[in-house]
Amino acid sequence: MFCNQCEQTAGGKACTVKGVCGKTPEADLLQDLLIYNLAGLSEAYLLAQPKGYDASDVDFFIMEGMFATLTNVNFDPERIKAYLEETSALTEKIENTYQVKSSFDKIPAASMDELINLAKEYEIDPKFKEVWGEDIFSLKLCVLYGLKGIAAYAYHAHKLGVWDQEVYRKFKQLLVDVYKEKGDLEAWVKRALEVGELNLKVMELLDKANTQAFGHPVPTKVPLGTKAGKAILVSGHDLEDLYELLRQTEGRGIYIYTHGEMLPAHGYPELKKFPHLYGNYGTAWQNQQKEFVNFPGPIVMTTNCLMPPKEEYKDRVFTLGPVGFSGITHIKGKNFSAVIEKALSMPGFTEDNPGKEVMVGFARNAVLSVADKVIELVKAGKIKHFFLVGGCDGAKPGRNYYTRFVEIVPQDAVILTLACGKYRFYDKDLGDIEGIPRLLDIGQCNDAYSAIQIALALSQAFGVGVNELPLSLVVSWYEQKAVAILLTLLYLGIKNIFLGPSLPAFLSENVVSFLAENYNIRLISEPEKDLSLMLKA
Ligand code: FSO
Ligand code: SF4
Repeated sequence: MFCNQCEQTAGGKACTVKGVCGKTPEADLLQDLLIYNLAGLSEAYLLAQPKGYDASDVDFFIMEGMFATLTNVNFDPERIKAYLEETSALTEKIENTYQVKSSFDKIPAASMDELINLAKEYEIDPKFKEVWGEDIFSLKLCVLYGLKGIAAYAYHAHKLGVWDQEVYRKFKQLLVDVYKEKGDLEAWVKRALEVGELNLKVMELLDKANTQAFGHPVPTKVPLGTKAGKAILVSGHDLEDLYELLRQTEGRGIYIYTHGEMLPAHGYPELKKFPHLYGNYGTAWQNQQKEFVNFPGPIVMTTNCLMPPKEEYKDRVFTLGPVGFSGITHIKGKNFSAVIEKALSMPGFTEDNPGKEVMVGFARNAVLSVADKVIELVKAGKIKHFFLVGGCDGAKPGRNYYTRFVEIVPQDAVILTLACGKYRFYDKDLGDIEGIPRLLDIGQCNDAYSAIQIALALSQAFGVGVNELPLSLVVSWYEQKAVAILLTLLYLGIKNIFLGPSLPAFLSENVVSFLAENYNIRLISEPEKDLSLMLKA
């Protein structure tokens, strides 16, 4: 196996024996074969399109299939095999109906062992460095991983009825190009930026889908303690899944707790209206094996980040959509009765255990509604700097950087945060500046769209470019959605990003130099040193 798509990759280079995330070589090989097969399906689709073919359900299937290959999503070879078989069947159907022929090899129906053997031929691994050159290999991986991130966001938006055929067309073309186009460096840099542009569009679609369905987030206090009663824990990013679960548990005497990236859900009016959406349990994804053990109810994983479940709680984990793990119950469709039965059969929390509270809900609408006040405070010198400290969390000790960084930020600065990286400091009381909280939680990783809108609004208000604003970006990355967001920031021409805790292993030396020269991206060092650089800039 060869996988270097996430930040925790083995030795900072690649997982080649077993995934640090727990992915087996078999699952990894099948995932790579699935991507190849999805690229074949994409090509057949693109060839049939001028003949009138248009099938948004197939686009949705492609998004879900790609999503299944992200870090910490699907570890189950049987489920990946099923995606593979459906991909082949869809390709054949398009080819026969529209008399087109994809140039990708056909992946035959075969046993698990045969498929795993076959997959070795289709893996994108370092052998291609000789064929493509090291830098093109690196940029192709950038494009592929960015596309995976886009697929996740497009999947959520599509479930809520929002998609764009042109976005899907470009997505499929870029996926085909990864396998079929050699191109030169310039062409691949251009493609990487196109991925960033496409991701911006998809994040906009998702923002529209979420706010249309659930309203604009409003500042909301979320309890971190627990309440006596039956309980269900929901993790991941999919708001629609949470909504369905809330609907189906209404009046059943069960409290719903969010976990990980589901925390910002509490700010959405159409979700918070359910009185049994109680609070948030646990912290960032990498602590789940410790924290899930003590949760006295079922746990629903709507998306990443799933870690291999421990025996102690394995029987009460349920997966949805693209998520999968051998031996874990997968819920097809929207029927949560198995989860509800499990919750009712378990003790739940036996007593109230009040804890701290945190604030969520500072997405673009809430922040921009106080924009005049913020601008006034900046002009009066009461707010001197903005920091966006966000991104994904992970298990490495180097990630303490982000906690320390937030601790030493000067009192006249406001910190915007998003995604699961905020768990490093989300419960710190940083006070306010004349009523504007100093710590504003914009939301999940996909709400980077909101952060971008806030930055653009500030740059308009002050009549300067985003790079000239007193705004510093301190970004932590972990998996492929972060790759897509980073490419979006580059597409927007945003410079001076401090990236950590390490640089992506899939970037070649030349690509790293290119990023440093053109975008002044740098690796985080010491919080004190970086902060003084940011304040001087
Ligand atoms: Fe985190 Fe996981 Fe949201 Fe990621 S829970 S790490 S970038 O899946 O998507 O921030
Ligand atoms: Fe390794 Fe990350 Fe790939 Fe898992 S997803 S196999 S940890 S590089």
